[in-house]
Amino acid sequence: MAKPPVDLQQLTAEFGPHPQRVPPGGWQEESRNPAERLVKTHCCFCGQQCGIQLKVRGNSVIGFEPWEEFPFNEGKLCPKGVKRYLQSNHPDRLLDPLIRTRGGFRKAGWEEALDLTVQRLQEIQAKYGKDSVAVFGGASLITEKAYLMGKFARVALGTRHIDYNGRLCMVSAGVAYKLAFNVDRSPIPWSDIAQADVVFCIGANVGECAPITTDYIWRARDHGARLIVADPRFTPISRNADLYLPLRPGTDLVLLMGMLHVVLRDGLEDRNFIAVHTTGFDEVAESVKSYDLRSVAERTGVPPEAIELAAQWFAQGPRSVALHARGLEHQSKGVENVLALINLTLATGKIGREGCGCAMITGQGNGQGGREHGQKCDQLPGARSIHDPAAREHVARVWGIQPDELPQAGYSAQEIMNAIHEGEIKGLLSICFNPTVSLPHAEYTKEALNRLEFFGVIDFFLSETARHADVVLAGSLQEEEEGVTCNTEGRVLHIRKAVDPPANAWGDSRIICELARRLGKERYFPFQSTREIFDELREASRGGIADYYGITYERIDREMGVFWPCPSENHPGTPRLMEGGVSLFPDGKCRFQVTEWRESGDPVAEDFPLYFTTGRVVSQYLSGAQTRRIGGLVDIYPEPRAEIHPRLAEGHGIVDGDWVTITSRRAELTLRAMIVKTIRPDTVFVPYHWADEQSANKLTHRTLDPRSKIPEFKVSACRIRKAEHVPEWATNPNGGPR
Ligand SMILES: Nc1nc2c(c(=O)[nH]1)N[C@H]1C(S)=C(S)[C@@H](COP(=O)(O)OP(=O)(O)OC[C@H]3O[C@@H](n4cnc5c(=O)[nH]c(N)nc54)[C@H](O)[C@@H]3O)O[C@H]1N2
Ligand SMILES: Nc1nc2c(c(=O)[nH]1)N[C@H]1C(S)=C(S)[C@@H](COP(=O)(O)OP(=O)(O)OC[C@H]3O[C@@H](n4cnc5c(=O)[nH]c(N)nc54)[C@H](O)[C@@H]3O)O[C@H]1N2
Ligand code: SF4
Ligand SMILES: [Mo]
Repeated sequence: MAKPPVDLQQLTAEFGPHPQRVPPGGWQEESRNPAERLVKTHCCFCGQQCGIQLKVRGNSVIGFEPWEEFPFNEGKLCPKGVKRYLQSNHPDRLLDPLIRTRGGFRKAGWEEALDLTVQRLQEIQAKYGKDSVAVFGGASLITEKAYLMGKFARVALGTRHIDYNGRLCMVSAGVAYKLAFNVDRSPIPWSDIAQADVVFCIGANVGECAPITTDYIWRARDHGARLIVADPRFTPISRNADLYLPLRPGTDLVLLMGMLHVVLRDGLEDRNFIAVHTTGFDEVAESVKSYDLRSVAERTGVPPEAIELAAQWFAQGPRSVALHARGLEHQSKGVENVLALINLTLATGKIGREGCGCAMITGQGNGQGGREHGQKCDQLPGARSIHDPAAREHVARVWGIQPDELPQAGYSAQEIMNAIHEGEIKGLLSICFNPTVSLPHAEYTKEALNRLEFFGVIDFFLSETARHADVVLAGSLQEEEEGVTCNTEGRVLHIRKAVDPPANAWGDSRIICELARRLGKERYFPFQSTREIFDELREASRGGIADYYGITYERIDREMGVFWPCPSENHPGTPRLMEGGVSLFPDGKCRFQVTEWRESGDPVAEDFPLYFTTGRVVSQYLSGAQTRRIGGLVDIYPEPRAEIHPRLAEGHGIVDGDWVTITSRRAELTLRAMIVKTIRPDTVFVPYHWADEQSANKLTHRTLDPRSKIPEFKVSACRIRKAEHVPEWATNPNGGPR
C-alpha cells in the first residue's frame, strides 16, 4: 500500500488538538443538574494513581469530587487530576474507525476496519514471516489490557516482537532492582517515606511530577527529617531542601560512588547488615576507592563539602529513604546509576525496616502494573522471565498452547523502531503509545513509520503518531472499561467503569479480542468482560514474582488496594518487600553490584559545549496527546520553553522571551527562552510534551543503556544562539500546533 501524503493542516482542523475548556452541556447546566452518580476510581495520569470520584450524568463524565477516604492521597489531587474529566465527550474524540485514503482519512465501519487490519497483517506475515509484524503496548492501559496485548502478540499474531512505552520510562530501575533484589517493584509503601529521618531525592522532580509524594516528604519534615536533593535544576522541592547537590547531567554515578567512598572512609557502613544480608560487598568497596572527594567534586560540579555531608547524613539517618526517578534512569548508564544508589542503601543498611529503603517513583499511571504481565519483550505474566522454561510451561498451560509455540524474546521499543527503519519489521499495531513525540531522534522515528507497509493504531485521539497510520481504531478512555492498575507503592487498585465508550468507539479490550477472532484465534480470546481477563491473569501470574492470584476486585474495594505479591485470597498482601533485609533471591541475600563509568552516547565537546536535558512540567503529561487538549492545563504552559541560566543567556545576548535556537548533533529547535536561575549555567532544559517543530526529541539521540534499553533522554550535547527568525509555527494565525 503506497502511502499518500497527508495534509497536516486539514487533519489539525478536523481532529485538533482543540483544548476543551467547558464540559459538554456547559457549566451552568452542570450546576443546575446535580450529578446522577459518583464513581470511586483513580486518576488516569501518573503512577501515584490518586483516588478520585468521577461525577457522571448519563454517559458523560462531567466533573469530579475528591475521594477523601482513599488512604494514598486522602482527597488531594494535582492540576491534571482535577481536569482529566474534560476528556469525556471531547470534540477531538475519535468516534469511528478511520481508514487512510489519498486525501486523508475517511470514517469506516468496524467490520471493514478490523478486516482490513487483519488482512494486511496476515499478508505481511505470509510474505516476510511472523516476526515481520510488531506490537506496541502502553502503560497507561489497565493491567487487563496490558496482559491481553502480551497474549495477543504471542498467541494471536505469533510474533516475538512486543514491547511498550514503559521501555522509555523506568526499565533501568527495573533491571537494577532485579539484579540486586530479584524483584522489580518499589520495596516500600509510601508510609515509609513519612517515617524517614533523611529523604534523598535524586533525579526526581517530585513537586511537579509526583505531587502527592511531596505530601509524604512534608510529613517526614514535620518530625524533623532532613531533605537532600540532587538535580541539575533547582526544582520546586529543592526550595525546602537542607542540602542541594547541583550535579552535571550524566554524572550521578560518580556522585553516588563518591558518597559510598565517604561512607567507607568514615567507617559509617553497617557491617552487620552487610555480613548477614548481602553478597559482593568487597568488590564494590574496592571499586569506589579511587572516587576521592576532590575528583568526584570536579567531575560532578558539586562542592566536596556537600557530597561529604550528603553521605554522612544518609548513613547516619538513622532511618533514610532514597527516592529516584527518570533523572537517574534516563541515561545510557541508567542501570549502573540505580545500582550505585542501591549499593549505598545496602552498605548503610537502610532497607527492610520502617522508614528505610530505596524506591523508584513510578511514572505512568499503570507504569508498575503495565510491566508485570507480559507487555515487555522479555517477560511473561507474573513478572516471569520469558527465558525460564518453567515460566514458559506455566503460562503456556494457562493459555492452552504448547511451550514451544511461545515465541522467544523480541526487540525492545527503540530496537523495534530501528528494525522498522531498516526494513526488517514491516507491520506494526500500536496501542497507547505516541512514539513520534516520545522516542528520541524524532526525524528518524517519522522516517521509520513512513516505511511501514501497514500501521494500525488504537487510540481515542488522533495522536501525532496516529496520523502516520493506515487504520485508526477508535478505542477507549481509562474510565470506559473496568480493571486494575498498580500504583507506585505496589498497591493494586480497582479502576471502576464510569461510562461506555461514546458513539461508535469501542472498548480497547473488545477491539483486541475481535482482531484475535479474525486471526482465527477466538478460542484463546473468549473474553466477554475485562473481569474474565483478570481471572485468567490471576492464574497466569500465580507462583510468579508478581503474584496476583489472591487479588479480586471485591478485595481491592474492601481493603483500599492490595499490595502484591498476594498468593492466596487469605494472604494479607505485601506492603513492604524484603522485611528484615531478606531479598527475593532463593538465598535471601541482596546483591551488591560493581558499577563502571561510561561516557554519555552524545558527549559535550568544543562544538557542542552545553548539556541538553529534557523532562516535564506540572500541567502537561507525557507526549501531551491528552493534556494539550485540556483547557486549563494548556493555558498554564502553552508551549515549550528553553530554560537557560542568566549567565549563559547573557553570554549569547539573549533576554527572557527571546527566540533561541538550540542545535544538537542531529537537528535544530527554535523556542522562546525562559531565563531562570534554577538551572546550571552549562545546561539547557526543555520539556518534551510537544510535537513536530516544538519537539525536544528532535534533538535527542538513540543511544540505549545496553541492559535496560532505555534511551538517554537526560543527557545530550548542544549549543545555543539567539534565533535569526521567529519559527513558522509561532507566526501561524492558529498559534501553531499545541
Ligand atoms: N506533570 C507531570 N507529571 C508526570 C508526568 C508528566 O508528563 N507530567 N509523567 C509521569 C511519568 S511517565 C514519569 S516517568 C515521571 C517522571 O518524573 P521525573 O523523573 O521526576 O521527571 P523528569 O522531568 O523526567 O526528570 C526529573 C528530573 O531529572 C533532572 N535531571 C536531568 N538530567 C539529570 C541527570 O543527569 N541527573 C539527575 N540526577 N537529574 C537529572 C531534571 O532536571 C528533572 O528535574 O513523572 C510522571 N508524572
Ligand atoms: N525527551 C524525552 N522524551 C521522553 C521522556 C523524557 O523525559 N524526555 N520521557 C519518556 C517517558 S518516561 C515516557 S513514559 C514516554 C511516554 O511516551 P508515550 O507513551 O508516547 O506518551 P503518551 O502521551 O502516554 O502516549 C500514549 C498515547 O496513548 C493514548 N492513550 C492513553 N491511554 C490510553 C488507553 O487507555 N487506551 C488507548 N487506546 N490509548 C490510550 C494517548 O491518547 C496517547 O496518544 O515518553 C518518553 N519520552
Ligand atoms: S498526582 Fe498523578 S495521579 Fe494524582 S492527580 Fe496528579 S496526575 Fe493524577
Ligand atoms: Mo515515564
